[in-house]
Amino acid sequence: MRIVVLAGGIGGARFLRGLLAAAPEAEITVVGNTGDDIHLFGLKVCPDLDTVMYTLGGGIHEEQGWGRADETFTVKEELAAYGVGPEWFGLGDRDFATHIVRTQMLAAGYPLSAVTEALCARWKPGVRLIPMSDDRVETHVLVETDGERKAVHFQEYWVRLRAAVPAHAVVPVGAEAAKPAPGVLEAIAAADVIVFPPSNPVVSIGTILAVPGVREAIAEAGVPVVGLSPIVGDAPVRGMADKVLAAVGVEATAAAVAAHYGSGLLDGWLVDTVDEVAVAEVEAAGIRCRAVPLMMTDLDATTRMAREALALAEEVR
Ligand code: GDP
Ligand code: FO1
Ligand code: CA
Repeated sequence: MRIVVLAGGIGGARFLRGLLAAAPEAEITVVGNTGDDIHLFGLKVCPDLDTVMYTLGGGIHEEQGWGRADETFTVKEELAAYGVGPEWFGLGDRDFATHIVRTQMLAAGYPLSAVTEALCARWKPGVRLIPMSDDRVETHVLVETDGERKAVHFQEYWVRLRAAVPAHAVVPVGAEAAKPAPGVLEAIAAADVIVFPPSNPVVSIGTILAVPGVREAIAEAGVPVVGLSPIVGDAPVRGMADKVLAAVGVEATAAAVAAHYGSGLLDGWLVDTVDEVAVAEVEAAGIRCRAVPLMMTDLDATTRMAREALALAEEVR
């Protein structure tokens, strides 16, 4: 079975562990979000690609969910001693090596997709990880501080401002001119199932869908498209999905996120058991819906979620 997953960082990566356990024979292609990418200290940092790569490759800082395990911060301290920032973004020494290799290969002319493949040769994530695009796309958030509106990079909104300021719009800058990376449309067209993991619907999956051709390819693939809600009990399990959903005019509920994707894209949707009342509403919108436990507390629970998603896909096929 060929499965395509559109993934952000933590939610996508943790779900993929369960999917790999639930479908060990499957050929899994992960289309990764690159809208979170940022250039720092002359280096290209790709948080969501790295989170997937480190999580599936055994290098992730488990509790934190991003960055490397057993990390040290000597380089960051030395940069700060030179007065070179930003200090609000925590790049560790081990992680720095990834960004150095990536930036060196990009400078040598390799596209990000080829660089990602090269980095994955070390981590062996067990999936084919492709960035959504080789072109630069950067998510910016229109924020309000001291009564003034300005656009800031998504990382500045999330990490420096801790999403504590009003957000009025989310813009995937460069998306409209970006092309899907080699292999993205091909994987979607060849898929037997397409899965939206419990990733952020706006700044992870929404950004991938903003790359021209991706949404159309999914809608035209003619195979089940099933998703799992990142919203449980009317709140994100972690992160700022509620804030960015509000910024795009969508309620932070499991049913509203399904409606936001729409029945033109989504065939099946899993909500958590605490959101059982949402099932009827989602089904009324033309999307098959089931309520099952959706908390990725451990690998067993996550594997059961992946099995439920695949079972739902068979139901709507
Ligand atoms: P990010 O790029 O690191 O923010 O990660 P993703 O975009 O892939 O996923 C973020 C989303 O994962 C958040 O909106 C969370 O609510 C969701 N999430 C995290 N853990 C869980 C979980 O255990 N269950 C569910 N249903 N969603 C989760
Ligand atoms: N998240 C933080 O909250 N603070 C950080 O200092 C931070 C550094 C960082 C470095 C590399 C990396 O791959 C991810 C990092 N993250 C950090 C997570 C990052 O902001 C993610 O993009 C978000 O969690 C949303 O995907
Ligand atoms: Ca992300």
